[in-house]
Amino acid sequence: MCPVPEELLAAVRSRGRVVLATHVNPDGDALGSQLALADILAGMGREVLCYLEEPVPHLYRFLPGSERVVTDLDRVFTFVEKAAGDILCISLDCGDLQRLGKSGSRLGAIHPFAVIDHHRGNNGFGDLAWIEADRSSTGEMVYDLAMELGRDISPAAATCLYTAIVTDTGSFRYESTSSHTFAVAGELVARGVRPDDMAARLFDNYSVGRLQLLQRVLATLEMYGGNRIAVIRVTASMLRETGTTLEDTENFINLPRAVDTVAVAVFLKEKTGVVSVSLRARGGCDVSRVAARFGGGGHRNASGFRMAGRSLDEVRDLLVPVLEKELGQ
Ligand SMILES: [Mn+2]
Repeated sequence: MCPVPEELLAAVRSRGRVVLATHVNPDGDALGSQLALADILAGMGREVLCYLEEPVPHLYRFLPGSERVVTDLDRVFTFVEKAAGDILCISLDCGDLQRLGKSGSRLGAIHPFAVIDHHRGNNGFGDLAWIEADRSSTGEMVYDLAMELGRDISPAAATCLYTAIVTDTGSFRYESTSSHTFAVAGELVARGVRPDDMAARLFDNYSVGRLQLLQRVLATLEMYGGNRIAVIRVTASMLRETGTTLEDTENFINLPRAVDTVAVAVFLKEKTGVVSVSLRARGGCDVSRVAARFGGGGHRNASGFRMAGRSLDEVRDLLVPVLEKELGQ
């Protein structure tokens, strides 16, 4: 672990207004980090604005502060104008400017632009970067930032940071889960977080429709490479039939990944005109390299990419041979 860069601390200490941004299709770490840092900075008397390209996913609306997330870019620039230069923009949990969404380049024009992230493929954008690829989550880094700033964590921020850590570590199971991760989680529990409540909200929260969707998705399972590659898919008609949305497919990929022979699990998702692909590895395979070949990115164990103008079958047929090669078959 590296110390928090001095220039980042200096920027946070000196700037009166802060815009916090995070990646599209936000997960628990993205939102948890953003909302926790908003709470910490507000506690320091800062004016804070949280920006997200789309509304907060239903699953994360219980997070304190989620109701204040702004999706209107005009409001961001009114906020920036009022700052008259006394501004800082911080991007959280995001490996490149484009992943902030269509307005990424406009946000990137705010200076100074700071980056706090743990994606291995982070391309080093921004004016001030604090990137640690071995960290479990951006939430863990935000906790350390708060400590470095001499701020305590409110119960609201603790809920957000625990969400960030427990979701990005697959409930403390992934390789990046360190003793420090547990130490931080312990401090959050000491500040009132209830792990059982959090598990109920984040994981044990299926609707009947979601279970019916899982039934359909698992029925699509295909195995390749001598049972080392598992492929599942979700189609638009499955979502229609079960009254669900793509948000309901969160964590489905962990089921094929849990098969003892599987090295890579693939989840193909049909969106309008685009196939979105999630890759999850266990063992040695570096799926961020595979995702990068298709124009995507992410972590060694969790990455993804999108492909336009191809069917689900076509994307599978392009991807599986690349994975087989990566696995040495
Ligand atoms: Mn993350």
